[in-house]
Amino acid sequence: MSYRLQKLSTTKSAVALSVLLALGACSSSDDNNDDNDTNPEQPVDTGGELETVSVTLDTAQETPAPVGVPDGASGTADVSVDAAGVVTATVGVSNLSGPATMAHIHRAFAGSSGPVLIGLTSDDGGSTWTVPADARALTADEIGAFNRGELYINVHTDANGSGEIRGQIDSGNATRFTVLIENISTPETLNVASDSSTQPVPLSPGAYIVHRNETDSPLLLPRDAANAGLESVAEDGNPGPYPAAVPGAGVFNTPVGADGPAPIGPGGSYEFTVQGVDGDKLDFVTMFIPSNDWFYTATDDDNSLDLFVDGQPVSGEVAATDIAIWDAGTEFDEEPGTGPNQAQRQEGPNTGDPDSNTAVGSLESRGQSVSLNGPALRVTITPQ
Ligand SMILES: [Ca+2]
Ligand SMILES: [Ca+2]
Ligand SMILES: [Ca+2]
Repeated sequence: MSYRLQKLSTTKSAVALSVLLALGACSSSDDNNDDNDTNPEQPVDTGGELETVSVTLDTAQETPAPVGVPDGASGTADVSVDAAGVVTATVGVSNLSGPATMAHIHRAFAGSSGPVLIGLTSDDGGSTWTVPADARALTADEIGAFNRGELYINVHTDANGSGEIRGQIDSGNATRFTVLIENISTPETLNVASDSSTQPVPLSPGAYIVHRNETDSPLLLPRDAANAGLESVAEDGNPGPYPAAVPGAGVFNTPVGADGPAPIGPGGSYEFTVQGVDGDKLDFVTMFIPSNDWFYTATDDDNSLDLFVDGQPVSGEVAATDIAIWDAGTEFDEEPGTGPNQAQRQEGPNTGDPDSNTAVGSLESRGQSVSLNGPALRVTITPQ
């Protein structure tokens, strides 16, 4: 796909963002085996009581939509996870386009696809699938994902290699939230001191995560250097590498009202949905496009927005003081809105001199600043 940045840039700086934003922002890894603990040093309260969840698999939940599937293609499953993360699952399928060739448990919310956590096996030619005895246990972080309905079962066939039927493993105990990210900048928002002009602040496709870490959003780890997903968002506005770089990271990339991935200018917005239980937190990253490697993210002591306060789902506009511009520490900073190695002008992705300070941190914490006439970003969280 290609981004249509020209549509939303109003200045001479418009030209080249499409070049570097053109890479795979909408792809996500569908079959990486994922053995990473997001943050192994930190114990994670997994939240909630564990239970057996009944799952219905069908073509409607599958993304991308499968092709050539008979009416009635479906499956059922019962899935349980114990306190140690050991998964028990029995999946039965019927009326598929052909024999089921693979079945996995993945991590992503409904409507998105994400990495494989556990591969299932069949000893009856693909009608019934179970968790093999030597399968790994879920990490504490992944048990949290199970409790909020973030895991799903995907069954593959030859005709539908990326999946023919899917079922979200969702107990229905989590609250569903809509997250709206709006560009509220204007053509006068960014002051460019060198020529006394102003510019809007376009924002890029980005990534989000729901997690339970006590400190530090997984999107920003490790804090002494940017992960590959963060570097790609912060320098090039491309969240494509995030799901492989950070387990549990999801991607938002298609503006409201658009039919494909693109940045958003003034008046544009992104919207996505997540689920959470009490104790779950949300973080996101989106590029401050007129920069070398700056991004917006939640900025309090755990870099996260609480989804619940006093046990109740949050609702409404996120306080501007809870969001800030950060520097990924991956590229030397030129004057915002003018630098030849910034996304709108650079010759290709990942182009520019290295940063002298490689730590991921807020502009404030790094002793940097930018001159803005008002905010560029507004985030609203609405429980459903
Ligand atoms: Ca920098
Ligand atoms: Ca770089
Ligand atoms: Ca650059």
